[in-house]
Amino acid sequence: MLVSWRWTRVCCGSFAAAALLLISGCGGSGSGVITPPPPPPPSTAQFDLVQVANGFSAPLDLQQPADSSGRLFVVEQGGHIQIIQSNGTRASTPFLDVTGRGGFTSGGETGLLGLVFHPQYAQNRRFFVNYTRNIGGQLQSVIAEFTASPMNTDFADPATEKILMTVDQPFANHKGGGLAFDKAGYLYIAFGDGGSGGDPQCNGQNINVLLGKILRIDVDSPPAAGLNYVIPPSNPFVNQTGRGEIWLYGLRNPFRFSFDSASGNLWIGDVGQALYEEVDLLTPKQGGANLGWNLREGTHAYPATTCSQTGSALTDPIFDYDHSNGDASVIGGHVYHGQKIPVLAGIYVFGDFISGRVWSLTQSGQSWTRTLLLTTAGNDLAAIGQDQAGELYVARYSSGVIERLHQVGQP
Ligand SMILES: [Ca+2]
Repeated sequence: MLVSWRWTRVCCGSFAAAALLLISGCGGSGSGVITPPPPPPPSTAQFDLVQVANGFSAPLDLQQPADSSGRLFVVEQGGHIQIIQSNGTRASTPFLDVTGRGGFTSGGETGLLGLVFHPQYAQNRRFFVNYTRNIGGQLQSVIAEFTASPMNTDFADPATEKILMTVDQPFANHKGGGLAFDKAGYLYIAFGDGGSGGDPQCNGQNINVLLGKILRIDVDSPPAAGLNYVIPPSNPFVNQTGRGEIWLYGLRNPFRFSFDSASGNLWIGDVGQALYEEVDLLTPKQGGANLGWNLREGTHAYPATTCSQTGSALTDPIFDYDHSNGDASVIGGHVYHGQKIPVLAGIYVFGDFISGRVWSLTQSGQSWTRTLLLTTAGNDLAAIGQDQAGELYVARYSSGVIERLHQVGQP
């Protein structure tokens, strides 16, 4: 599901048909604020994955609320959120089941694609998801809020749903999916360009639509007239041409993104078209940046573009990579702030769905160095999740396993 047409066509025949085309794809500038930046992990450090739980069906996101429960929540593409209890056992019933919501649809790059818990979840039990539905033949993305039961903390009634927004989708791929809160408490929503290949509708450069964007909304203030949320007045297109919800534009398929909990910087894995995958890094002051699609794929001109550039400047990724080693769909990860792997302190960890490779990315001067940490199976690495302690996990789409990133010799 992550990957899309390219994966289906190029990569793997029958296996691909059964799997997820999440990302689709195929392939700025900003600067970190960590001073001095940490060096790459030493070449003597060896990494592996420690299984936490297994038996999940197409897991593609992993989240943990700030509620001290120690539970990990696993998002399954088919419409369920499952719980791994703090002792490692899996709850016997789902936390949430959206398969009965009207028109819910999954498969390919559609389905239940993302989850985030409200920063004050321990007090308000609110959480947010991104899923797709088909209403009268129109495919839509839905951003919805649910509330966990006050009586049973392992259950959320689907009837508590409050839909924040729906966005019509022109094609079946490039749905984005990630959700995250920043330090100020605003909710960020990632939408892909709507699909097909090469962004034929030029949604990336169209600031009057929500596709090909990362949005920023306020879900805590009383809703604005006609909306189920509030547009922060500091958003870049408020009171001028363009949709007020937009924070960043010119994206292709930002399936996974995250905030560095220390710096507040935003890290995005934007899946490329056919040649280049990219990692974008933006400070909290870079709202309104144009990340380039479909004028640029990674740091390269996209020769097949038919779109006009919106705005005067393009922001290139800090890092891009080609498909020469079997890589083909970047999976955005997290800056590591855990305790168990000191050699990764302050370092961004990300991966690739198609190759199953997991890397660190470190800065030296103006250049970035990618270092291979480990390789999982191909067509399997759907998400890199983070717990409240800052430890990292992988959600393995095809094998249904949740594992923790581990350094050999460390706890
Ligand atoms: Ca870009």
